[in-house]
Amino acid sequence: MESAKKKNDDNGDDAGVERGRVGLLYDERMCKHHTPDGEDHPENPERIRAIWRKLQSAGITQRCVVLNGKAAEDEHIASVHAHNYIKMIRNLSTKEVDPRRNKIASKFNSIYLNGGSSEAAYLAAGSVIEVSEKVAKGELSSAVAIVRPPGHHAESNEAMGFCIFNNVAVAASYILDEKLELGIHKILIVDWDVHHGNGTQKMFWKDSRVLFFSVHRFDFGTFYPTGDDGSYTMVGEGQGAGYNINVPWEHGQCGDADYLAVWDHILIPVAKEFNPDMIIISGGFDAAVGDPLGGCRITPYGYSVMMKKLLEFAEGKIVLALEGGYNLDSIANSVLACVKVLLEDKPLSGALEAYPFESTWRVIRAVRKELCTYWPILSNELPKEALAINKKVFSFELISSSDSDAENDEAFKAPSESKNDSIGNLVEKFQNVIRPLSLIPFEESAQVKAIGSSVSWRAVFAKTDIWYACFGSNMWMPRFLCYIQGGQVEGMQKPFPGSIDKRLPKDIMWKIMPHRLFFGRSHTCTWGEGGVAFLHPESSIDDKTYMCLYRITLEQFNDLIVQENVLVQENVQHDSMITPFFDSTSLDSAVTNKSIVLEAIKEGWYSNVVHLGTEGALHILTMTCSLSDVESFKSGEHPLRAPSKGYMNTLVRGLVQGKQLSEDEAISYINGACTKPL
Ligand code: X5A
Ligand code: ZN
Repeated sequence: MESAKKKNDDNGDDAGVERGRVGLLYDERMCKHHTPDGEDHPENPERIRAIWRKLQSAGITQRCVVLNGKAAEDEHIASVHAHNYIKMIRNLSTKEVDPRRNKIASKFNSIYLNGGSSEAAYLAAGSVIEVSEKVAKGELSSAVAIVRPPGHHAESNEAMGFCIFNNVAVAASYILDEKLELGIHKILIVDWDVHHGNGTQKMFWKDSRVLFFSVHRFDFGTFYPTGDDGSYTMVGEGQGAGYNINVPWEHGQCGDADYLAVWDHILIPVAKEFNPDMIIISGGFDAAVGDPLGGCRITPYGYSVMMKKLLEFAEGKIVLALEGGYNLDSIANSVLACVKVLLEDKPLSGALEAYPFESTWRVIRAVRKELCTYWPILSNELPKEALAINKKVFSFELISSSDSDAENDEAFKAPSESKNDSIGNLVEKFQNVIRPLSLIPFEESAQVKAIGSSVSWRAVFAKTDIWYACFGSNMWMPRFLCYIQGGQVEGMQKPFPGSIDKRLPKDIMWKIMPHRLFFGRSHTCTWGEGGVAFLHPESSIDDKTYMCLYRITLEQFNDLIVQENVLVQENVQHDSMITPFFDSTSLDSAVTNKSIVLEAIKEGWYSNVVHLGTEGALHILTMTCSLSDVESFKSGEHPLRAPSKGYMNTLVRGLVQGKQLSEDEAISYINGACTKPL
């Protein structure tokens, strides 16, 4: 509380006199909705209490216009819900115990009802109407409605997923249908709850006045609410075609970098074009780091940047309505961070050191492709920096603040962190929050526990960097990243598990090496029919091979060896690697003898690690076949074979995107390597 009062004021504002009027709506009556028998449930009254307490103790409530809840009118709810359904919710008994009410609840998916449910549902919907109207009128510059039950899963005649009335949809319809005089004709709904906003999507499916945007875990249709509704192919219909945008994550674990990539490459460009008169955020905080249901990793800092970027539109007319979010600390800190942005506090200094997942780019591309006919700005190629590994992806200006407030800023701490962290510690801890996969095995599975003894070599090897030099399909970075982050890209017939340490390469560079490239083998699991690339282990000065070098750790290099040698299929899971295949003795030997065949995997096609010299202080290593394999290729015992089409495309892509050769040059370079006898 102290810190809020002595809030810095470079601009001469006094505490309590804010530039704008930020509304905060909270009403204890919405806590009356809880499980009928008091069983634990993630969607419980403590959620909004925790948020409110946090805002109070941070001294935020006194800087805002605080409003009480207000019940919605049936006629306003009726713009998106069926009359019979409204009647049923209206008439839910207020008795403490009511078996009939339990029976009603059981007809719906993921719904409980008690004596306070009806009142809370009316208050939640009415409260979002209330603040939306005030923001639309300009009485408030922006507002946050801390409401429950949430709303975005609720459909016209159906409660669902902890939601009874679709609060945000009710409010948007009210403003558009009933308050024409306010001049709000286009509303952007941003649904950043980790779940798809199926209800809202349906309600505005054919409506071009509402641009519904939802980013959510989809997991190929297996994540709640499951099915195809959350797919990126669902773009709306009729007048509303193009006004429904879904960004479906393939997995959990997405964090700040992934969300901000979506902001920069989908939401913000479209919002510029749509030019909303008002924005309503379906603000679930279940994609926050620490959430028990979401599994994603947005930090309060991430939310604040997402919010800040939206504040540029609609003259800042933004309403944030709470949806999900089930870790009390996470939601409190995240909401606090958002309110601070609305209050135009200085953003906390910080940097995004993590990169989006490869799957994130895949999803972004798919969405852009699907929607570019409606939003031509999306048809442009993604800026190449988006794929450059060594650069920051985001342009957001981070003010390096000397504001003493920031140091004590609870909002920007991960939930489990204690007080009194220095700013330096915070930034450091954030990096762990942003990319904890790199440091911690993601699951405490039996398998992971079983490798306890391997943790020691991993910890040590994680500290040594090497340059991994590749000459085949790995020259195309997205393909290489399958070995690090896991996954499968175009042309590949199977996915890879990735490395245990999923941190991206720290650097990338190209070199031309005096080595002999050739293609052999007739079939591979990864590419199907056709040969794959090898390097003659003994260099010959008159040959030239283009090599793409990635700076990775020795630990990752070991995980690469396993995947390159197709041991994964043979059930030699690399995460059960007790000892590394390539250890410091192997490294010494590779340095001294130029190469070393790894005995443990000598059956693999790439069991020969070749030392190609050093770059700076780091060793350059590659993997190829053994000398005896070269003899077999020469004798015809193993076939020499040109690459398959998919493999060829990948090689060409790598060389072209790596800016080494034009497409024609790349093709003739590969063809040259295929036709020249060994
Ligand atoms: C609003 C919200 C989640 C429902 C999950 C049901 N609902 N398993 O986050
Ligand atoms: Zn949710």
